[in-house]
Amino acid sequence: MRPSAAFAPEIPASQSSAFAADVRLGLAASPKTLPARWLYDAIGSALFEAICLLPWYPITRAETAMLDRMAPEIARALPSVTDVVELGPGSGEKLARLLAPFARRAMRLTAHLVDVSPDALDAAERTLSRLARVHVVRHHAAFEAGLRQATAAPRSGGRLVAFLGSNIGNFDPGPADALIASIAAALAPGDGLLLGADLVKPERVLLDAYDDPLGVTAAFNRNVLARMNRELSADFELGRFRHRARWNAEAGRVEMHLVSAEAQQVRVPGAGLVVTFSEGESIWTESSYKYEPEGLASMGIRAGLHVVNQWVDADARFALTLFVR
Ligand code: AVJ
Repeated sequence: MRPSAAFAPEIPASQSSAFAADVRLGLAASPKTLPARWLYDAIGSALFEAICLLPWYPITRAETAMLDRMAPEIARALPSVTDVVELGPGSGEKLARLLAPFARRAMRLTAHLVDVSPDALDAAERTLSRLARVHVVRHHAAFEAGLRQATAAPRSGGRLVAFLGSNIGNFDPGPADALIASIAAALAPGDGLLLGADLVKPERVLLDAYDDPLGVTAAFNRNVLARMNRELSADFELGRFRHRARWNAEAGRVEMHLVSAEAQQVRVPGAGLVVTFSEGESIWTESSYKYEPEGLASMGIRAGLHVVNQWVDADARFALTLFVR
């Protein structure tokens, strides 16, 4: 069965085979895992936008409000920026707010959008079209590859990389350091990195954020099973898997899992797999690391960057850190 056009308007062969390869690797492993980026097809991206509206998920609201307040100061700290790269812009709403004071300058701005979701790229491009003098370049790619593409392009002034929304939280500590190091390597002296990241907070608050009472996050998580059905002709029965969020205090992360409610076998022909689940066995679909402000500063410092300023929203417990190379 081929994925229907309604659900899969844009699945380049390279993308679907990359999905198949990750599924083959992740579901044959023990414990079973899937990289979080596969959560974001058209439905997953729409569900994530809905999560951002939930009262239990404060990240997006807090960061948007901070960007509205701080963008003029950020723009003043980086007077020569003409080239902005955002890793994972989503709807583009936050980038539009960050860029507003930059776009009021005479210089033309180029915004490089890096996202695994073509639907997110469409939305972000539409959002940015309300800013005059901003030229948008799309990079349909994972962060590392997109960063390479975006920073290989010639630029006329300074560069700012925006890595917002606690997207860094999906990376384990080693890979997170490696990604910040590659960002730092793409910066010249005077260029900036704006890092938005969520802070450690009480377990109850975190569990409500990642297992919300409306079940939107559960739907977002389970959609990856539906995506395997659509794109890899798998036969997951969604009702036989439960969404679970757990706070792993030692590791400092929220984990999302899809827990098999019973012993079962699932066929994933598109990945050449038959997967056996025991009762209670899970697929680990995402980590969302939570930080302390000092830990975020150290991350940049380890990569050779300097902290210009750090703003912390004390209520939402969210931090924006501006680094310069
Ligand atoms: C977009 C990766 C930052 O980890 O908080 C939201 C994704 N997962 N609810 C996060 C997500 C469950 C989100 N990031």
